Amino acid sequence: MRRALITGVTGQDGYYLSRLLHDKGYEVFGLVRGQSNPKIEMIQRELPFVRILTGDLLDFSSLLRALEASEPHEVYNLGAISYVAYSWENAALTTDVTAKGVLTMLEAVRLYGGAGARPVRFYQASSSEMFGKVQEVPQNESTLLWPRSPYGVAKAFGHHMTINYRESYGLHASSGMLFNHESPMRSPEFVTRKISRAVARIATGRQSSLTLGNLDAQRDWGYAGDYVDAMWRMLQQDEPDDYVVATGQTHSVREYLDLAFAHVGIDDWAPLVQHDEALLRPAEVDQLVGDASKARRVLGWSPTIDFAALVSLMVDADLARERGEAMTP
Ligand code: GDR
Repeated sequence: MRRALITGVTGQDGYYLSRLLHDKGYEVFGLVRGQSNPKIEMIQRELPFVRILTGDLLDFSSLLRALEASEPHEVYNLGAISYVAYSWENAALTTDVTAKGVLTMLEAVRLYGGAGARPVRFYQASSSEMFGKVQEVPQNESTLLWPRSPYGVAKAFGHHMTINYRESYGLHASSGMLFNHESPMRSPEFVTRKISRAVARIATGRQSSLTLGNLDAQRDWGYAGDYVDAMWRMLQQDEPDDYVVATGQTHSVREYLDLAFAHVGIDDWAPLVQHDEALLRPAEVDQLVGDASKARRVLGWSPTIDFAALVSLMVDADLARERGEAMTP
């Protein structure tokens, strides 16, 4: 039986990846931080097949213990402080976890694997946020990285360190340069879910307005369920490599609002949306749009859900939640 260890299993991608690997017959281990982490209960409820191990990306010996306990064939390093806006307020902690945590995990995998005795394939969750001040449109695997947030800088470190472990030690280490990917499992601090949740609450009379920052920011938004499949495909290749994963379409926050409100029959949302300067970022990433042609060609990967379908899916899920009905992620 194949075994996989996932860090960041309590997040959106951990949810979808655990299910995908379980469906493929893997034994899935999830690394969870802290003994009384309230998210453990969520995992036990939603993903009962996941075997929980405790550990922390800041703690080398806990990672080595998790590797010894799970004896994985594949490690998916999804754990990070992942909220970009938070990274300015907590730059040092973001650097410790999101940058140095990658090195700690790579080193644990290298030492655990020995001289090829226990080969482990490694996936690093890299991010389109590394492109920052974009140098070309669309962005591909060779586009110059110019990160514009402490989070983006930390992710760029993890990306380059993953490449270095591949080149220095021959580790089967791949980096997925994933553009924004969303779902009903997204936590509500991210803009898509913040909007879908608010729209559902406004439509059901539980909220009167919504406060946002920059409505002109543009992102390449895909569906998280599609993107975890790309992660898995990367680790099935004979050779490790880096891949951009994206839809190739870019949309503004404003367009997301148009579709989300229209989905509940509201055409003029302007009176319902307030602006708060405090939600603007010290530096913004303006036009992210990814060129995933390498992933299409080599991995045979393509997205199945487009922007309009994604918005509908997210609003429908939040409507179901607000009405106390079962929700399909
Ligand atoms: P992002 O996602 O920073 O791209 O990173 P987020 O949803 O937080 O922001 C997207 C854009 O929306 C604008 N925006 C707001 N954002 C939030 N969160 N809240 C608001 O009220 C708001 N108003 C406008 C932002 O300015 C921004 O331009 C996500 C994360 O998942 C990262 O971890 C991941 O690496 C990248 O996607 C790819």
